[in-house]
Amino acid sequence: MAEVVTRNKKLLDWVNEVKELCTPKEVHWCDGSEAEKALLIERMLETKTLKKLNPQKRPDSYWAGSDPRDVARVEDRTFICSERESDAGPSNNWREPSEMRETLKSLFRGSMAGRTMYVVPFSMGPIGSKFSLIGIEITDSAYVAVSMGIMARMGQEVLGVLGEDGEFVPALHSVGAPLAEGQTDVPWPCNPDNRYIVHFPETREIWSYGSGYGGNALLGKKCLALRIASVVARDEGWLAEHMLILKLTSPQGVVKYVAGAFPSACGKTNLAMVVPTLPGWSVETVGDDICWMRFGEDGQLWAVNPEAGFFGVAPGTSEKTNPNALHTLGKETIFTNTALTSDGDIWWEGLSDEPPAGLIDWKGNPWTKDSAGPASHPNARFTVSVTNGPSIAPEWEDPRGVPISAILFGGRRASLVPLVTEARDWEHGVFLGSVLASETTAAADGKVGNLRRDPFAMLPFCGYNMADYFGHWLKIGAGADQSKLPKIFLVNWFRRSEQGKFLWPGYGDNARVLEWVAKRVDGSVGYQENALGRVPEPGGINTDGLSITDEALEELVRVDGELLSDEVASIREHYSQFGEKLPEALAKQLSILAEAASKS
Ligand code: SAT
Ligand code: MN
Repeated sequence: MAEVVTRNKKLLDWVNEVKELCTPKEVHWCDGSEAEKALLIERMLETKTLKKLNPQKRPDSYWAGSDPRDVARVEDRTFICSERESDAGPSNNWREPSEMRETLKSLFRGSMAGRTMYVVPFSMGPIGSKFSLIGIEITDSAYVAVSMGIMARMGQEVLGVLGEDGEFVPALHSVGAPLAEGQTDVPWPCNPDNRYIVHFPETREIWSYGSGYGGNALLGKKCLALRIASVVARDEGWLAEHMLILKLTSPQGVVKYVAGAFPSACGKTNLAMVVPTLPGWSVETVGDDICWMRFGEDGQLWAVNPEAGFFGVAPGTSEKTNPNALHTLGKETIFTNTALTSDGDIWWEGLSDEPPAGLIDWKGNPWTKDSAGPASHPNARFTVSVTNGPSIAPEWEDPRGVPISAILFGGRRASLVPLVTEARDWEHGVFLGSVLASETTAAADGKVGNLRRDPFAMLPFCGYNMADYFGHWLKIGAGADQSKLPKIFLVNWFRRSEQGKFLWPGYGDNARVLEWVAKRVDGSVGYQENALGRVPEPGGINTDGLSITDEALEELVRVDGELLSDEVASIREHYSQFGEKLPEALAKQLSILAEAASKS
């Protein structure tokens, strides 16, 4: 492995400081090479953190089983430590920064004893692009170092770009499980009783303690590319969003780029990789989770995917729901908390109708259909490079990004919300985003069928006061050439009939909605107006080859007056948490809706 060097004084000083605080047994600067990845994997095979999968079935792929207490992001242990509490806002946990620093320092003191401290330089966005943000994650987890190498551009090249005086976001991570002299390690070290996922937005720092899982530990993703980046974006006049980016091509070869925000369990990754049922149409993926948008010199909003990998939910992924994802996972993938088959492959609920015989569940125990609980954890994940996927758009790493024509906000709503609704203008679109809501499913915490407001799908990811964030969106629109702004749409694939049946087939047929969106962008199809916005006219959605009744189509765009009144009351309650900070434009949008509800 090459000797890694940097002359960045701030970085060298910080690494020394952390080394003194955390007292690791050694320091390893990650160069991002294949040889290094092989070495770290070797170490993880030794500690049983990883199991190698059957290379005949799934070449260069590994399975990890986490500590059962460390299986997901921990929102109640996630903190925004701004100087003023009001800058964190009602949707974030806040702690006074200097107090939190003291707490963290005492936790990190000696926390890496007996472990290797990895210094992981990474770039969110293409290396060297002026729009990218550089982070340095210091971690005592080889699993995190290897995963960061998949999820971001990682290694020596990043240090080259950083140079002697480049800026970076310091991101310190420890699993919080120091090893005493001679103590053997466990496969998944963590400290579930002492977890802290902490952000200091003013000084742009991240500190994460006690968890080795996903967004808690891979600090480039939600912590940097969303929570910290949202603050940077506010200060610099751009948007850091929890959105997919897809490339839609019509049979005539006309390309439109679409961004979309969806709360969890709404099929965001599936949509980013969707295979259209409409002949001649294609969808390619630019990103499946995070989208940074800036105005180009042409006045349009241009989007980049700052990530380099997919960290997706495995259960439910199948030939039917997401064939592109399945093909992406054919090799070079790390699976975490899926079940294992007797022939050394992986399995999860939904992969096949019948579970194969001889399964080992995600906790490592033999599993049959009679066992309590699922074979695979509902939040089991795959970690894989985006370049593995058949659906990746060739321009996915163009440093300029791609010009966005439409923004979708989607939720899971059994009633009220139409299949697709176009916002009347940007301000109305921001209103729709600010009240975005989804019904919780069995896979998520909370009661099934409960409505959770998740504005812009950013509730757990906005690094500052959500009301100020709404204001920032309004400001972005107000300062722009209106004719060049993306059109904003609210979509809902999950509307049900009174008998409880899904009215819309979903999956590949969602491309029919994308077609309507593209036509609305061009102005080549009309609309009808209702209380929520602009919906398709009868015959507006292309249903060629689809067996769906006219009544179902009508029902799919109908807005029920009584339900709308309930919705207005629920939005009022949602807005009340923001008090005086709620932008006036949104209060005005709500009164327009209330007025329409009272008439319908
Ligand atoms: O664990 S992550 O935050 O990376 C994924 C998610 O919860 O959406
Ligand atoms: Mn996400």
